[in-house]
Amino acid sequence: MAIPAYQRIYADLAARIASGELAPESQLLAEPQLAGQYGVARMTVRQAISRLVDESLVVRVQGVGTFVAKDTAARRSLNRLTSFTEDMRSLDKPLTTEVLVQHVIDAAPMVASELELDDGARVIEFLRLRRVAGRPVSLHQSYLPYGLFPTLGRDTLVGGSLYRTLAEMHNVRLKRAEQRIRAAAASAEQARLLGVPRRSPLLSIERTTSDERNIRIEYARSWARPDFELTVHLER
Ligand code: 16G
Repeated sequence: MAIPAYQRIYADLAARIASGELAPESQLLAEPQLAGQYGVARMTVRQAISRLVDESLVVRVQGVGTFVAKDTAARRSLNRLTSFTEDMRSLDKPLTTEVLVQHVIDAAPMVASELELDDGARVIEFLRLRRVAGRPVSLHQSYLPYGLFPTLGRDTLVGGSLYRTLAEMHNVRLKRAEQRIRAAAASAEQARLLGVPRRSPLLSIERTTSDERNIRIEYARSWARPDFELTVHLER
């Protein structure tokens, strides 16, 4: 499926903001220049920027220009729906992703219920080991409705990122998620993959994510090593 040009431009600008290449409060090039750079019509650039405005990544100042929002890193860590790839990038942590499992299976009852699918529906399961600077830090298990993404079971994930693959290859706009966090004891397999003793405490996160039409897209669980520390910036 072809990805609309505005969406590619949106994704490129959002990634450059997330990486800090476009710094907070810096001014974006004017629309005609951006249009020239990307080789598209000005209207297309305007559409991409509108989406960045909707997501509060940039602000338009009438008659002056468009600016990267202040302190996006701080907001990102509070309540923005970000991918693990984006989180690691904004913390400058070098991430690699190994796909351990990628196949189509019958949904277990809990998975079907989280994805609002009928019993026995097919789902794509992923199990990925994420490493930072070469050290295993967390395991990510994801389930997505096969009916929505018939090729995802075979796709090579763009940069190891599920969210990027969904955006760039399947035109999905994720919108909101419910997340639950608790501690869990490492199973034998988790302990082996993460390189910790069996029964070690792990940080376990569960997330059910929907798109802008409120369709459930992903049910995921992750388990992070107890020494994997993430700093969250809070403000009031
Ligand atoms: C988060 C999510 C996972 C999602 C991933 C996307 C949990 C438990 N995990 O880690 O649902 O697949 O982000 O990140 O919240 P990615 O684009 O780097 O694959």
